[in-house]
Amino acid sequence: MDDPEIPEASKLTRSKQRWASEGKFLTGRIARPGSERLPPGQHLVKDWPVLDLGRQPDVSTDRWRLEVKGLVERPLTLDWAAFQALPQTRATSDIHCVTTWSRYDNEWLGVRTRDLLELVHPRDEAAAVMLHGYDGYTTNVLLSDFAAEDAMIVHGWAGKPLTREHGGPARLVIPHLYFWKSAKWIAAIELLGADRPGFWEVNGYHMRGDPWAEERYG
Ligand SMILES: Nc1nc2c(c(=O)[nH]1)N[C@H]1C(S)=C(S)[C@@H](COP(=O)(O)O)O[C@H]1N2
Ligand SMILES: [Mo]
Repeated sequence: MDDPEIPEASKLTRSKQRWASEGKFLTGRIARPGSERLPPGQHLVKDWPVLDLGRQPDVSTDRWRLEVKGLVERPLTLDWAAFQALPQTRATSDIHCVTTWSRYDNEWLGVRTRDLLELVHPRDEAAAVMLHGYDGYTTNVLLSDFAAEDAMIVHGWAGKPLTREHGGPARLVIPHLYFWKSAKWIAAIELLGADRPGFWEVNGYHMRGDPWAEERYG
């Protein structure tokens, strides 16, 4: 853990780094995308585990800002009122965490990433996105994955405000990728010309993270 922005590695963070280097949880089974709801090597849970780097930033909606920057024609900083004024979407999707738990039927409320992108006008050369959390966390996705139809910046879960432990006041959700790509306490969305590794990707996780292809480790 050399990144000065990241707090000292928690026990779980160190275990996850070791699992990545050992290829833990790989079944070697390839599912045909879309053919099975539960991706290979995953098991279902009913509760919702909490995973983070050992720090859960306390960001009030007064202080909260979301910056959209980088390769966009119209950079944008939203405060909470402006975020709430955007078209609000309700959608249900599944969570697949690389540590092998999956949770079905999460009811989200928030703003579709597509609706957000429409406001900022990505430049032609934009190809990837770096997500930044208020805790210093980063994770990368391709712009095409970020702009997936069901990808959202959410602030509600199961009819209630998203709790702080799960990334409230607002987090990203990209249902078709492993959940480490879904940045909690989202602070900035940075469009890039080329894909670059974020925190877990530097520490052995896959650049893309497709659960059905078991893209756990890079
Ligand atoms: N900002 C931030 N986002 C993050 C993380 C983090 O440590 N910080 N952890 C990731 C990982 S590894 C997972 S599995 C999920 C966990 O989300 P949850 O705690 O709501 O289950 O958040 C992802 N997003
Ligand atoms: Mo994770």
